[in-house]
Amino acid sequence: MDPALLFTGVDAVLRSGLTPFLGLPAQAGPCEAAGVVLGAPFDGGVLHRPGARLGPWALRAASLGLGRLPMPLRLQGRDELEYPPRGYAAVDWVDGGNLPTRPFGIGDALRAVQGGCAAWIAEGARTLLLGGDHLMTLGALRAHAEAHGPLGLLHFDAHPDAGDEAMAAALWGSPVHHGTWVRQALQEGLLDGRRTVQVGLRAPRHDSEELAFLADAGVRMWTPYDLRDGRLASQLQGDLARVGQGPAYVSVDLDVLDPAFCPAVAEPVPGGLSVLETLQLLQAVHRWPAPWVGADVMELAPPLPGAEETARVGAHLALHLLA
Ligand SMILES: [Mn+2]
Repeated sequence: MDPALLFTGVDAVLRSGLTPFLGLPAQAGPCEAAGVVLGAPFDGGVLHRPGARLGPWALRAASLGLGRLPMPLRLQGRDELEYPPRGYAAVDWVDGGNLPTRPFGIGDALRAVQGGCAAWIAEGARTLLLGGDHLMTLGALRAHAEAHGPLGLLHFDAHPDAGDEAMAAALWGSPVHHGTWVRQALQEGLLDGRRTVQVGLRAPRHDSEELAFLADAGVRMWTPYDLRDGRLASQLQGDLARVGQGPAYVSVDLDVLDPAFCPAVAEPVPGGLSVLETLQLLQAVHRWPAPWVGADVMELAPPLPGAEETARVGAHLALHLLA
């Protein structure tokens, strides 16, 4: 084992008092690894309810003591597709700590995320980002698209996050914020629009242009009502499968879940998904021909009420992504 690895295992975590995600070996700098967990402690892109800059610490704390091998979704019956395991979760993964996003500059923070991810990607690592606000996903997408070309995106969110940059600049003084990164990524050519799928959309809109923009880009969009419509089941599975027909990224905004499960997010929206629904949808990534290259769990804001429950859900979703 690399002597740079500081510690690993439940016992070492308890003794050290440090909490790397899922007790993975902590690693201070880029090294050869199957994958790396990286915190992005920035929330300067949040419009109304900040706090996500503290998300990485809370997600790590919520993962304390969790087993790394998720329970299969089903132990009865013969539907093996319900949970096709790739092997022991997070084998050969490390926790690379937090990326040096400083709190006052969006451009600097995006460069820190992009550069930090790129350094690990160069070592052959997949990345799992712990947010941080959702704008930080743009930095990770820039790094992965640079390495892999245009990406498929499976995006769990109550919001389409495709706000117009001119509108953002006029209203907020910045062309990008946590509700614009999908449009930015499409315009920069980081995403393959025909392999981009959004699930859980339900937030009230300020205008209808955003959805038209996404539809024109070939993005498939699913509301909670659509997801629960049995007549659309095969269409849904087709969309989820198409994302993975090439290098793909999975982005989870915890506000995709109903506020009953995840209240401590910047923009909670009633009428969201349950934990079980979300876990079931996430299984699609394990049916892709190749593992996702990058993923993230974003928008947990620990200072807001319900943070511990929200973080616990986030840690479980991340674990099921790693499997
Ligand atoms: Mn979002």
